[in-house]
Amino acid sequence: MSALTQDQVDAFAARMDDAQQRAQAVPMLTAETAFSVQDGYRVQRAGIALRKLRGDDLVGMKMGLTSLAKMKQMNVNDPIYGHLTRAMLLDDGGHVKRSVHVHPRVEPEIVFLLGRDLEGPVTPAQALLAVDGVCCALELIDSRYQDFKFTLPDVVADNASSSRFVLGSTVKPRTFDTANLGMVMEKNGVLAECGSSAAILEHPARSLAAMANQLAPHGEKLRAGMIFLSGGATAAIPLAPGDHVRLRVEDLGRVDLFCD
Ligand code: OOG
Ligand code: MG
Repeated sequence: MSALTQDQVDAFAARMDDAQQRAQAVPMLTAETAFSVQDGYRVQRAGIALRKLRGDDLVGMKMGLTSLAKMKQMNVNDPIYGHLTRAMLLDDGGHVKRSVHVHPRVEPEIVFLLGRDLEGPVTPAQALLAVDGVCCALELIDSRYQDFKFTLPDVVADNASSSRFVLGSTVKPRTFDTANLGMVMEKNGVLAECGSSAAILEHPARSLAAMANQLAPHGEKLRAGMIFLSGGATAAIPLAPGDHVRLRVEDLGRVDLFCD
């Protein structure tokens, strides 16, 4: 498999960007041309550059497929990362439109708010020293691929299915222990998924360190002020018009999302 040319990277990024803007699913890119995970990240970065050209900017990063539940649901076994932009950030209790999505799903997350730059290589303990606060979040993912099915390079090229995220309003300091927090996600008042933050690579701090360590070879780092989503602790649940999803996390309060 040879590396994608820059023209191929740009064309794939434009196709995924268009699919996202029109909420139209497309066939997997690898069905047309096989490419590596590394090239998937080239497509992802080119896609973020297109959003920046439209005036959007980077506010954070996320890891995905960091829990067994997520890996099993998506049939992909390696953690990946994606970029979070300002346009993806919703207010707590905010509303999203079903019509601007292909097939939205929601998942429960633990979030680190960075007070300092964080550059890999680091251990989880060192990574925590860059954290200023901890909160919970709901992430709305929306694969731009048909039937929400993809290979690892495809989902990387699609910015790890990122669409929107909403942060809880309870913020705890760095010293707050995230190792094993109960997490309960309800849809329309009924339990949908529950689990523990321990499902996230055994400790969400490991996801933060993995993020910094994956950026380092690119000469990139997490920056002070960034928001970091450590990955869904349970499987993601589908979202339909009229749905109200609430996440409650032990000692981190709750966060709500509504679908119109
Ligand atoms: C990929 C995105 C995964 C997570 O938290 O695991 C993700 C997907 O499931 O479509 O954001
Ligand atoms: Mg996620």
